[in-house]
Amino acid sequence: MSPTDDTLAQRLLDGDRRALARAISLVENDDPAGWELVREIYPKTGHAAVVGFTGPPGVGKSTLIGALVKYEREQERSVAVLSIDPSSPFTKGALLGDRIRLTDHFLDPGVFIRSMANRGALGGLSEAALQAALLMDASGRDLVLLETVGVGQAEVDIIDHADTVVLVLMPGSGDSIQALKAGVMEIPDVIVVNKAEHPLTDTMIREIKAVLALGPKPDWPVPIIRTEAVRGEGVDEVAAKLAEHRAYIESQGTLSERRRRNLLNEVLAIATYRMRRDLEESLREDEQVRELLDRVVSRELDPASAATSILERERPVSR
Ligand SMILES: Nc1nc2c(ncn2[C@@H]2O[C@H](COP(=O)(O)OP(=O)(O)OP(=O)(O)O)[C@@H](O)[C@H]2O)c(=O)[nH]1
Ligand SMILES: [Mg+2]
Repeated sequence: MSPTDDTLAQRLLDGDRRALARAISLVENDDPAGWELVREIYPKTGHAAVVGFTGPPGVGKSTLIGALVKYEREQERSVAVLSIDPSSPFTKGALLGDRIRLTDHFLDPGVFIRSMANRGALGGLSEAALQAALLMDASGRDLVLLETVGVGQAEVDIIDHADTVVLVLMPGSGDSIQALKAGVMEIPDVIVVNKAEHPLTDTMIREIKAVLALGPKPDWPVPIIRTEAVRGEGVDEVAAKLAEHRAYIESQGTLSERRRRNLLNEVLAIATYRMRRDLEESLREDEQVRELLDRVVSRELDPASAATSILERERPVSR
């Protein structure tokens, strides 16, 4: 037995739920040990199917995820759920707030559930959430499900790290259709219209189809699935479409392409965040910068020229 067998990393890789919970707390609290851990386990990631669920508040994302977890457990697949809630900084540490309706699965070791609301310092909530998703992946879960509220909110782009993106709507969520139409939101891989017992469901589906028809004809035609998540209706169809989409991106080579793009964005996001932080720090107390800003305020110098001066000073241009 190797001496590292009982380290946190090893226990995490062995699928120990408490090790996973502890590891996520470390990254959430921006503890350097957390980032170190992610570095250590990173080569072991990339095996889980990562599915992101997004959509307006209250459409039933959590209920749908709960129903899906039940379905996947029946197929004996292990699942981790990460619910990301940027709007409420007050639920810090809440494992099972009202937002996560997954209490049925509380005692099942094949299910790991976590919600995250506060920002880690390394680049905000989105970065901390991504690290958490990596930890879940490394812990050997077959499926990692991410939930985020909102449509077209650039702030939390964790959803970009999903292999498959599901947009959940309900009859009457017209704003989201507008967001799709306006291109504020990227076209998802699967659309679910939940609360399908509602009489306006058909109208809603027609509207979605009309919007999708405006775009270019995709290689993967976006399925629109009706569900009644509270009753588990349509959930098997969602599961089937998720599997189908996964097989599709694997066969087309798009999975690795997508992951490459997502990881590049991730590296850029972290680097940009750090550069901005370093720049802000170095400028805060800087007399010259204050003078520059004063000149901008008094309309002597335009903002772009001021920025150029600052950048040239920070990093002398080598061209
Ligand atoms: N009528 C009806 N209600 C549903 C259905 N699915 C979920 N709900 C209810 O809708 C409400 C919101 O469900 P959630 O699953 O919390 O919705 P959510 O999208 O996760 O909400 P946020 O995380 O707050 O954005 C709950 O009261 C659910 O019981 C459905 O198919 N029909
Ligand atoms: Mg929810």
